[in-house]
Amino acid sequence: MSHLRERAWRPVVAVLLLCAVTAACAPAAAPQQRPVSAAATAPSPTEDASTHEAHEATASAGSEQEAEAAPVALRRGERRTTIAVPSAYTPSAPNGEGTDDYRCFLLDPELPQDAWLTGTDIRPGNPDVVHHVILYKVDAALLDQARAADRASDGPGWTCFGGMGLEGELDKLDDAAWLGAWAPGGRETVSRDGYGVGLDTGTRIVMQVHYNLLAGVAPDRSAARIRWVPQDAPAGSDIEAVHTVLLPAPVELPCRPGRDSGPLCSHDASVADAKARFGEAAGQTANLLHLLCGTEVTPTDTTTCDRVLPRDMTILGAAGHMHLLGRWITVVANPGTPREQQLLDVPIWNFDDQAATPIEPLRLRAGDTVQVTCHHDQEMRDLLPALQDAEEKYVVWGEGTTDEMCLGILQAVFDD
Ligand SMILES: [Cu+2]
Repeated sequence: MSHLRERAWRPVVAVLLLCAVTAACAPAAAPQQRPVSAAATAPSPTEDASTHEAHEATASAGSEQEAEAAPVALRRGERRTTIAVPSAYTPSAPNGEGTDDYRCFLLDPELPQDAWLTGTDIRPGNPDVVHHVILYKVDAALLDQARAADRASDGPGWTCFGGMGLEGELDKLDDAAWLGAWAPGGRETVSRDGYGVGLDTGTRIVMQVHYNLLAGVAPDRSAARIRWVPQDAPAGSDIEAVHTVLLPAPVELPCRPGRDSGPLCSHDASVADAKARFGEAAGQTANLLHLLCGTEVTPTDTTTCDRVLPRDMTILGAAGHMHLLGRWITVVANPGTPREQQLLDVPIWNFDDQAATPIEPLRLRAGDTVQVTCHHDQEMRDLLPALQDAEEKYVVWGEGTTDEMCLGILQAVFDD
């Protein structure tokens, strides 16, 4: 893909990656996240590994929340910091259309030095209305813009369909700014030993929260606990940087025969509807994906995208992301060649389990192809209570609960 095309592509990363820095998901601390009170999620002083156990013993005594989601013990050199949305936010449809609100909040982890992020524990304040949460790192080039967006909006945060809602935030998919994510069933995620995501001192974090308005409009104040290791500490010198590579593919799922007379049963009508709900830029993504993938708008239940890797890298883990109509997803390296290798195979998609799968580290070279393929199925509409009242439509890539995505996610260590 040319640099120009990469620029034209205004990406999309409403994605759920539960084992953010890959491989070793923390042991299940609780079957489900539970509401956490504002007091429990308020920013607290940074802990370090030596004080951690005493603190935990105190905090967990008689506290239902702590008992439900006890944190995983800190590893060598790790510290834990809590970041939280400054005040409660009550979601609403930003364009007056649709049933989804994406809100971004600018948070300061107050890192005193360069750090490796080695885990995230995202705590939705009100899980009834929070559909997913994604954490992004904000580098210095975007910070002024993020502050301006925050100031220009009433209440905490700003509207941010398709990422952080900032210009030039993600001109590339090959090294995305993701730090971690939460979706229903999510729990603390911890990096594989020896790996982390680099954060410079002064780095801010954007927390993107997707509110599903079908579930109501109650106020929310979400938070996250991050674990990190100072880069110049002895433990920090043993850590290698992990990056996120995103592999999106278009979605062009037609209405079923006999149910195709609705007003949204065409590609054009469905894209226009997405623009009305999410704005011109995010709504245009369904079409831009064809530019990225070199594909055409053709109704089908199975879509695919080939991407050529721009650099040498070692893949450590893979995850997939679709919404409620997804049935299966695969990611394959170098398909149709002697070096073909499956990176991800989810034969039965479960929206409530989007955890990454660790893989035997696989070295890929610049010029190698990675291919994501997704299968979606309109029949799922008849089976899922969440879509019971949603009218059948031609489904394209979009940010909403009733839209779809097809996304492969790779965790990689770069050679350069
Ligand atoms: Cu999505």
